[in-house]
This record gives sequence, C-alpha cells and structure tokens, in this order.
Amino acid sequence: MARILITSAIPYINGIKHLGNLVGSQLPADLYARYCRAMGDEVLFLCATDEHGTPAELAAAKAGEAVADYCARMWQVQKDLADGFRLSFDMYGRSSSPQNHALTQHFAGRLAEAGLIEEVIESQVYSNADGRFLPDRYIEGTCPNCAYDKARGDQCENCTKQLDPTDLIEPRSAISGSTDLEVRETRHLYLRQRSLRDQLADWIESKKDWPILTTSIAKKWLNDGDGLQDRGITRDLDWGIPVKKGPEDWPGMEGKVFYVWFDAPIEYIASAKEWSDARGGDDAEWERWWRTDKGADDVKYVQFMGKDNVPFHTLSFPATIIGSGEPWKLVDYIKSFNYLNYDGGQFSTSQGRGVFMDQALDILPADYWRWWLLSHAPENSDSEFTWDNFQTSVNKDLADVLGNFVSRVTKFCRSKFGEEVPTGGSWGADEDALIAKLDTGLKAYQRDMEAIEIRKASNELRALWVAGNEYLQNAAPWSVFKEDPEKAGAQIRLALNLIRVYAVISAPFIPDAAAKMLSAMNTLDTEWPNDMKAALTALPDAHAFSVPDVLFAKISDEDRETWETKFSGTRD
Ligand code: B3M
Ligand code: ZN
Repeated sequence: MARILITSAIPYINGIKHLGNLVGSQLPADLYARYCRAMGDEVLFLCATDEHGTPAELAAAKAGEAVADYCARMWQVQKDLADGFRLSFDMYGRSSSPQNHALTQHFAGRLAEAGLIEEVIESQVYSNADGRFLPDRYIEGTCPNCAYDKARGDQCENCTKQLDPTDLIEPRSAISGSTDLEVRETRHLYLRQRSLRDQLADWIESKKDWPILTTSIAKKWLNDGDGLQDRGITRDLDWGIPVKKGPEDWPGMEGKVFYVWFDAPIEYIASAKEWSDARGGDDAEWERWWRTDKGADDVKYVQFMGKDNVPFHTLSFPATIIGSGEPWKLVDYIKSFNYLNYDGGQFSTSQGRGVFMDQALDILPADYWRWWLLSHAPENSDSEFTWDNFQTSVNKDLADVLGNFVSRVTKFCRSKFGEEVPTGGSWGADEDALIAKLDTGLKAYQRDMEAIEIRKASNELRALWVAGNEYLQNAAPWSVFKEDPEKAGAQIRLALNLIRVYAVISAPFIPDAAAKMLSAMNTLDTEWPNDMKAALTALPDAHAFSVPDVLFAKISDEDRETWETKFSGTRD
C-alpha cells in the first residue's frame, strides 16, 4: 500500500474563491486524493486557509472587523464551501494556528543557526498620509519587468515576477492612494537563498518527470540573472506570526512578524500536526508523513497549485526545508495549472468578475461544476469558461450519456423484470467485446489518473460511459425481449452491474452522483474493477435495486441565458 501526502495551495482568507482558484489547486487535488484512496493507497490530504499578510488585514479593515475575528469567520465560510464542493480534506487547517506559530518560529531558528539568516537594515516605503510602513500589497505601482501598472509590492500578477515594494515604479499607497511616500530605515531578516542555489538547482534538475509548466517556471527564476534573490522574510505588520528564534525572543525584531509567504507553506506541515492533535494523536502520527527519519521516507508527496505559486514551492519553501538541515520531506511532484478565464476576460477577485464558489453551489449541485472544471482544467494552456460550453458539456456528458444510461437501464428493468437483477441467459460475443473495450479503456484512465493528466483522464472516463451506451444501443434489450426475454435479462444484468462500475470509477470526479448510483444499486461494494468481467457479475442474481431520481438535469437555454446575464457584471 503506497502512502501519498497531498497538499493543495492554501487559499487566502480574504473572501470567497472563484472557480478559477478552485480548479487551479483544491479541486484537482481532491480528484487525485479520491483516486488514490480508491486504489487502496493510504492518503493524507491537507489544506488550510492562508491567514496572514496584508490581504487579510485589508479585507478585515474593509469588513470593519478585528483581523482575528474576520479570519475565524471566513475560515468557517471557506470550510463550508469546501464541504459543499465535496473536497475531501483530512484537515482544513489555519495558518494562524498555534501549531504553525511554533513550527514557523522553529524553522526560523534553525535557519539562523545554520547561518542562513541575515539581518539587514532596509529602506522601506513609509506613508506619511497613513502613518505606517507600507509593505507588500499596501503598495501598488508599475512593474519594472513588464510595465503592468497595477503590480503589487510582492508580485506582479501579470508576469509573475516576485517583487519587493521598492522595485515598483511610481508607487502609491493601496490604503489611501497617497503618493506622499518616503523611504525610511527598518531592520529585517533575509533568508540567504542564494547560498542554497546549487542544492536547489540539483534538486530541480533531478525531477525529470515534473510537468513542463512547473520546471520551466522553476528554472526561469533559478537561472535568470536576478532569479534567486535572498528573500526578506519579515514585515512591519501587527497581524502575523511574531518573529522569534524557536521559542526565544529575537533581539531587534520586536513587533515584527514573518512574511506571509514564509509561514504559509510551513502550514502544510502544521496542518498535519493540527490533524493529529485534533484526533488526540501524538506527534509520531503526523511525523510519519513529514519526517524522513520517522517513517516519511516511503511517502510520495504531491502538491497542487496555480502557476503563480510555483516559484514559492520550487525555490523558497524548499530553501526553508533544505536550509533547516533537518530531515523534512521534500515534495516529489508538483502539479501546476495555467489560468481559467471567464467568458472573454479574466476571473477577478478584486473586481468580483466571474462565478464564485458560493454562487456556483446556489445554482447547481457540486458534481455539475466538478465535471466541467476538471474536464476543462487549464493544464497545457489557459482555458475558458463560457456558459455555452458549460451547458453543452453538462447536457451531453452528464445527462445524455451517463444519466441516460442509468435511467434507461433501471427503468427498462423495472418494467420488464421488476426491481431486481434478472437471472438466467448468458453472454455472447457482444458482451465479450464490451468487456475487452472497458478493460482497455479503464487501463488508459488509470494511466492518466496516475500521471495526473486530468483532461485526458476525463476523456477516458467519458469514453467508458459512451461504450456502455453504445453497447446498450446495439444490444437493444427492448427488442430482444420480445423474442428472447432471457437474453434481454442477461444484457440488463450486465448493464446494472455496469452502473455499479461507473459509480466506482467516476466517484473521484462526481462523488455525489456516484453515491446515488451505488445506493440505487443497493450496494456498498466499491471495489475497483481490476477484473472487469468479475466486476460485471458483482451484483448477485435477484439482488434488489431501485430506480434513482434523475441524476443530472439538463441545463435549459433559458437557464443558461439567465445565468449568463446574472454573472456578466461584477459581484456587489
Ligand atoms: N495563498 C496564494 C494563492 O492562494 C497563496 C498560496 C499559498 S500556498 C502555501 O494563490
Ligand atoms: Zn510584471
């Protein structure tokens, strides 16, 4: 039994995420976690909210709430939405947890002992109008790399370059818009990433199987002239993890906190501790996932994230881990994503453009979204959500192909044989051909799922559904029944069994529909169909089943138009 540690990039606490965020990390991570569990692997699947930094402070101020209260409230909101989308995290933690405070301070202490922390008197932007230093996102200006005029102080979202606030051209305060800014001195800690460059380069070079998107971004920031800079890991903010060396105070750093991108990835580790603490377990329980000296050497660790997060996961976080000199688990595989666009433009949280997780669930159940998003995941290039495409995909794949198969088979059986699996009759060449086809198709599906090729996997799954439909169409038990009811019974017996098989193999994509199908087939048997022929005889003769309610309702043109109009503007 393999052991798989899976993390999704942890979403910022400031507000509800849109479908582009969802498909770029949490949803594909869930798909993979569900698949690995179905294959019998031992899985630990972790996520959390990313609660520090300026985005949290700014959002809390806007909501008129204390930042701690705001974060606690929004954690629950995001957790409920994650549940609504059936994201099967073992732990949905918080980067503000005591566990993360302790671990982050621990890492900083280790890095200092290893001589990898430098104290620097830094020039920082101070806003006279706001009466405070303006780190990160409190400053906006023009990107020195690509000239985008809304670049933030920590990163340009146009060209993904990591920035320091003082790099910006024509900077202004994001709080007041004031340009009355001056540069003042303040003391900060820098992680000397440059001295780890060779180790990081060797490590990245050894990852021959990583997706091109991941390695190309990693190598770009490693090799471009200014790629791997030493990084400031502290900020002049109130909200965050206080700068300490382990449990000890850090003289000169009073009143400062760690930079959000320093503590956020450490939360991947901390949430494992949150998980075992919540279960009343001891440290051995989470350490066997994270410490190679305590059992994690046979763990495969897979991370999921949008492309803008790749530099932090291929350089900064590994620098923290390697620099600590302790045997922490490094990531084995990084699956990264391009962007999902929305109807001719970009999804945008700040402008409220697109469909957000809460709105999506208000109009349709999770499976409809999961299927569309995953089967259109922006893997090799950006992809685009349009209502037209969504309607087509749901109506064809889910309603016409899968839903229709289930409904025809169960209703026909009920009318001719009653609500139990027909007995008698035997299979012939058509059934053998179908089994062979399903076998080959399933292997291709598994290959794609193992490789985390999500679009390809969804195509293979759809092809398996189509194969069942074609069989049914050709076998035509409704005609055969008139001449040879036993034979029709054997055909329907196969088809009922195939519903169970579809439920099992489709569950990673559409878990609720899969559960409905299993419950209609009146079975708890979720065994993976490694032997297709045997799997298609799993339901015993005369086994009772029921006809389920419509699995997937079609999206009408009217609905599509209503939603298209409703979501054409920006949210409140
Ligand atoms: N919160 C950015 C994002 O949600 C950031 C990810 C942190 S992963 C450690 O895109
Ligand atoms: Zn730029």
